[in-house]
Amino acid sequence: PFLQNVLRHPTFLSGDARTDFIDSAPELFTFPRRRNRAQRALRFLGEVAVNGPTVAPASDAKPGPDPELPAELARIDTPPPEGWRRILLEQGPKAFAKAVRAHQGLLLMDTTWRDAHQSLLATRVRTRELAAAAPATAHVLRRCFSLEMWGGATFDVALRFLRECPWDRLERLRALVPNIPFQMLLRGANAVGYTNYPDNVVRRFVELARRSGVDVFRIFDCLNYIPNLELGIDAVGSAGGVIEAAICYTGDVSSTERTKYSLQYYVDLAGQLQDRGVHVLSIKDMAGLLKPGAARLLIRTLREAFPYLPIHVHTHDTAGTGVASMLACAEAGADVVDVALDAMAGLTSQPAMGAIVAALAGTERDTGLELGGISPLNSYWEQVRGLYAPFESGLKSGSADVYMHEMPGGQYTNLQFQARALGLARRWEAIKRAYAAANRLLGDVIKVTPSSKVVGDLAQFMVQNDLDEQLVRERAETLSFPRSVVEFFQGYLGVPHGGFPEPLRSKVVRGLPVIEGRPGATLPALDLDLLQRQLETKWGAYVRDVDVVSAALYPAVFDEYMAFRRDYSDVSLLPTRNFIAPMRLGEEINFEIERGKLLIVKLTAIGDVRDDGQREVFFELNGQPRSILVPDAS
Ligand code: 3PY
Ligand code: ZN
Repeated sequence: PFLQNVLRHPTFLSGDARTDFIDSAPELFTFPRRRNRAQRALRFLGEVAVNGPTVAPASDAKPGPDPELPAELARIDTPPPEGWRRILLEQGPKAFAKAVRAHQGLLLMDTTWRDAHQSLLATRVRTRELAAAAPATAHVLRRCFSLEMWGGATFDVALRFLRECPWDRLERLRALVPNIPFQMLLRGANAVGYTNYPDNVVRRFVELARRSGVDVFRIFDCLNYIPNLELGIDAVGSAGGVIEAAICYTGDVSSTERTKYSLQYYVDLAGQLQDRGVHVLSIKDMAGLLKPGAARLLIRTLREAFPYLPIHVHTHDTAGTGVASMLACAEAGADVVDVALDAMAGLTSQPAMGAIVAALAGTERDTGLELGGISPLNSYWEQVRGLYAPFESGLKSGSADVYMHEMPGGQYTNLQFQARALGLARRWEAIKRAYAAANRLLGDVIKVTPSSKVVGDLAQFMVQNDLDEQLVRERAETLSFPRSVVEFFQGYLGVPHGGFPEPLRSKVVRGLPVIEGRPGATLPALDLDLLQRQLETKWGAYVRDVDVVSAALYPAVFDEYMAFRRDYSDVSLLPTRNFIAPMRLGEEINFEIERGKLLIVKLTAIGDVRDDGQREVFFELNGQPRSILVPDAS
């Protein structure tokens, strides 16, 4: 631990460490509590055995068997072959972008490690399953443009539900996959959160993400608001990452009726991004609205207008048109498209990698990947999906309803889940209709995190209070709108294309302060050094620079995470089945609590509730009897 502290100390990292550095930094001698780890792990297992999993499932489906890497992948023992990361490391982002643009085949980004499980399994896949397949992935997907593996909801969910450190995930996977570029989704001025943060927090976050292993940063803003995007672009540029600026796609460029987001709107935005020196242009179709015809038109137009800028297209397969649309993009000159391994593709996730690979095999846009090579990795992911069955949304088919409600892939199942929790499950159809109505009320906005939450909150509010569009307009002055809606109108997210709809805005805001321009511009800088000292005092241990940023982005969640770790040890080491579901009586499991230290744990009995409301849970730990008292919450 001492060496860890030294290697991670900011003074050491900055290269300013002098010979007296160790004497002048007493925090180097503060080590996190390591004792009683086995006892704390038992406490966690006992807690789950008595009170159920700490992370709520979406259904009562049971986790499937533990995934096993197919033999041909498990056997790989050669170092990872060269990939696109080499040119990036050797020649930098500009040369990387140029090489991508010059490449003839269609390049793929695999989203399996981020958006695919965010969209299908509520972002619940743990580092354990990713790391187990990472060395094989470095071989099988070596020709990919990138692996999307961080950002979006992964940061929040890792801390809040999985109780594992997102930075550890990034660093660990980076070490296992040195050859393929890593990509993350950055919500512009919202970083990986749901609100605007002070500029210095966003910059520090990006700097540390870069240092920990992110190569390509896809930066978007939920309103396509250029001043917000600018902050992200500048932060990524300063950190030396590949700046992939995204334009969120909504509406329908091929329609003569939906004219607010026209072809010209996208071309103008792309021009503004090119002027700001971005390395890659991304079209982010977060809801899967980009139909093949529209895709052809949009990408061909952008291709002609920006011949030197690589174009990277993202979509969701919600209605089932994903493969067709990505093939249309390939034909129209896109350089990279997003796909997921077949077992994690389709529905609200990305289109299937296998379909795109097969469709283009032998053509001039051949992806360079082979079905035979991908297949065993896909088989591993089929099993992973089975293991995480409790988090399946239950969605069984695609649905063209998305063209009417325009909900992003990542929000659909979330909102459904939320509606269920509010007792509105039977009114799900009404919520979807209200979502479209809420969007019209807000002026037809771009819907993606966090603006999609504003629309979703308003939709739920309308259904709960039996309000239609007309009634909302009429009674706006007297309704107590959800906070996110009021803040949207106050300008907390930035300014939507075409401005705020009036008179609704004034009726909602009712004299509250209104932010002019970029919200972050008026937020005071956060004193990160002070925060570090406060955290160290609070937790009585040296707090790493990355943890300070976690705390800056998610103060309450970070505190809960630290308290959880203190009480239950590092639960990321537990097998997934025992993290998400109770151990069965008589079940024996083993896991490493630290390198080379194996624990064999057997659950032998659970006692009756005692007078003090606790149950005694009996284990065998490496053959020795142990018991834990757990308060029964039922
Ligand atoms: C996110 O912000 O998490 C998204 O996936 C947006 O599409
Ligand atoms: Zn997405």
